Amino acid sequence: METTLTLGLVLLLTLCVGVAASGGTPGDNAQKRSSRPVDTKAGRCSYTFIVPQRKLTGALCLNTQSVAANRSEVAALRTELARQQEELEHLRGQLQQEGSLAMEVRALRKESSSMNSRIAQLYAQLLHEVIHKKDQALELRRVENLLLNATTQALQVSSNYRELEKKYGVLTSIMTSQNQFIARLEKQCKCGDSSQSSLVPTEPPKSHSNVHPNYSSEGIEMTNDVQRDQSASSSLQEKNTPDITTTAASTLTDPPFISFPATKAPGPWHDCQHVLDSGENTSGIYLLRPQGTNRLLQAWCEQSRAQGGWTVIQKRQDGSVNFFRTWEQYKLGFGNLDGEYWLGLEHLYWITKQAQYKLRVVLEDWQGRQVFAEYDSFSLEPESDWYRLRLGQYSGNAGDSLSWHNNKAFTTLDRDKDSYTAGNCAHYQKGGWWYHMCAHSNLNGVWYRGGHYRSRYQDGVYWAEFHGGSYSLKRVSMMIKPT
Ligand SMILES: [Ca+2]
Repeated sequence: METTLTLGLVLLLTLCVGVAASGGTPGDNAQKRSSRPVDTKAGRCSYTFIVPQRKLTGALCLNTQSVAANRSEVAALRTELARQQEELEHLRGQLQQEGSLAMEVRALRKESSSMNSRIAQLYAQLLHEVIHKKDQALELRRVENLLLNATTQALQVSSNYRELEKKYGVLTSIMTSQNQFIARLEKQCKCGDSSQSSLVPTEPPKSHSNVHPNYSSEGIEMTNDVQRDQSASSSLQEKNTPDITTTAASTLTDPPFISFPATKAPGPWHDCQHVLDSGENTSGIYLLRPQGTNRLLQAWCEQSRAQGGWTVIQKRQDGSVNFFRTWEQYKLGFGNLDGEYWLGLEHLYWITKQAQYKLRVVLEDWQGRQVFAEYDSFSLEPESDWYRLRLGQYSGNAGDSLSWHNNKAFTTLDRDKDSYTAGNCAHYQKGGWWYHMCAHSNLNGVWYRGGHYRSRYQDGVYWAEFHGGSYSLKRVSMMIKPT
């Protein structure tokens, strides 16, 4: 009896499991179960055993009428199950779609973030470039401003320079016209005196005693202006006030630079050595005519110093003559033969063409100390080569301040032939000289009283090796003599 009951319990359990499987609500393991076909063989279990939980003690009762009702329930449950399975499938499909969408979104997000970082990077780069360009623009503007300022200044300087040049041109033309005017006056004076001067040779005034008068009768043109400068004024002065002239002459002619000898020899001579060789051993003014030319000129012959025979070509002693002159004047000569004068480059050329000459430069400072510089050869090239200086070896005790000018062309305020490219040395040095860049010696400069002078430029009468460039010498003379 007990064995039968146990079997019945197993059957009921099997049935219950089958009912639960077909009619239960879909659980967590719904998917698992859907993969396995549900055994719905209706009719196989048509008996229901009700097994009480308690120990069977009496008879078992079986109700067969409730089976039909259970069947309809099961069918309803199955329908519900199918519907829910469909729904499940639908949801699963949606889920799958959403999953792929989520993936896509994630990928997009990733891409977006990388794009963001790239944009940030580009933005930073752009910002940096903008700042850099701004800096560059500022710098460029600053440089432009500087350039503009410099240009303005340069324009101003150039306009100033032009104005100065204009003023200088005006001054030069005034000076030239004044010089011409003076020359005209001198000519007129000479014409007025011509009747008297023809008588002069027999009884020449003191300062004329050493000037030979016979040049006018020779019919040869007198070519230097030196004598004219002083003869007219001095002859007039002497005629009117001879006593004053004598005193004035004696103050101007401290020995040994000037003396007033009486010369009887008529000349003309080739040079002062020729005068000396002819027996005329007194210093004074003589008439010269270099060989190979019809040029007649007058010069001071120094016959007492350094064995004599010296033709004086330049002399400074009291600042009475202006040496800031034009080319033409330096060419022909100017000044007073018994005072300060320049013999003339053209005459120098013709004289030194005759033979080999030496040059002696004699200098005296304001304490009376005398020194000299000698060059064993001295000559000039013709005017076509700007009277270029050709100088020999130096000797003496003054120091050599002229060799630096050797082989240099002559320069005046109106003819710049110096080696200084930025300007005309004659403008700064205020004279005419064989300027280089510019001068170690400036014997035709401005005669300053007292030695050390103050000037914007080194324009005094100086010899750099003797007292330097800022000391203007008291007496200076240049003379030549054949060797
Ligand atoms: Ca120059």
